[in-house]
Amino acid sequence: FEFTRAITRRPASTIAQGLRAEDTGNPSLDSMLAAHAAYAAALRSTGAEVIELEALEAYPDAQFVEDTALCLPQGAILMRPGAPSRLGEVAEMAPTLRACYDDIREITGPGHIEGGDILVTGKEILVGRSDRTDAAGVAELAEIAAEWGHALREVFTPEGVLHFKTDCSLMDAETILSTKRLDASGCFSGYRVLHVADGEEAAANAIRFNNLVLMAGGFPRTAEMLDKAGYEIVEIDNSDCAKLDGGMSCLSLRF
Ligand code: CIR
Repeated sequence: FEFTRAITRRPASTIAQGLRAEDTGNPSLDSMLAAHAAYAAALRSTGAEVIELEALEAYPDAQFVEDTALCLPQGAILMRPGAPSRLGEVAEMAPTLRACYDDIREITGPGHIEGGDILVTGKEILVGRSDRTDAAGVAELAEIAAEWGHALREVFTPEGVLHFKTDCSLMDAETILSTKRLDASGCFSGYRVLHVADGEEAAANAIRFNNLVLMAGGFPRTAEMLDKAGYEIVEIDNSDCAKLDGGMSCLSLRF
């Protein structure tokens, strides 16, 4: 959770065409841009450099940069999104990562895997199979991870949940913030697990970034619990991104 850089991408004017499981109305570009600026400012306030990429009008989900790559200390791995409309986002991200890393690998397929399904903890890489991430995609990542000396464990994303990290996030090397429904699968045994409050499941997609925890606004009981646990919380308005099933982790690549 200690990072010197993050990559974000400005939301495009085409966001209303972004993917969503359930239609709860279209997001507003203006308020999404304001929230996005607040998000980048919070990352920068920790001393990190934030590389802010231009909007991509052809890719309405491209602000969710996390899904396009996995950044590890040894190098970056370009993902292969399971959503066909998002496949092309990877090539748009690649040049920026090539400028930051010497070693760039690529998931070449036929499998699929999205960064939102991958949680890197202090001791291993957890990957949740989901509608976007399949066994072949996980297997291809596992080979690269092994070469770089990382243990990788395959777990499951709860039914009806977009990504593994929709329901969990890393708070520190051994502490996970999780929904009860995901923790019930037993995948976090050996970790300290903090549960989001009942009815505040969407608070589970947070990020620990240096000294801060960025979390979506509007989840007061979870915010209070994290505050009492000693974390420094910054709340970001996620109401527009939430309409596209997006949250705090999706909006950046961190390394
Ligand atoms: C999608 O369905 O792909 C986007 N609307 C949301 C992606 C959110 N990304 C993430 O959780 N890592």
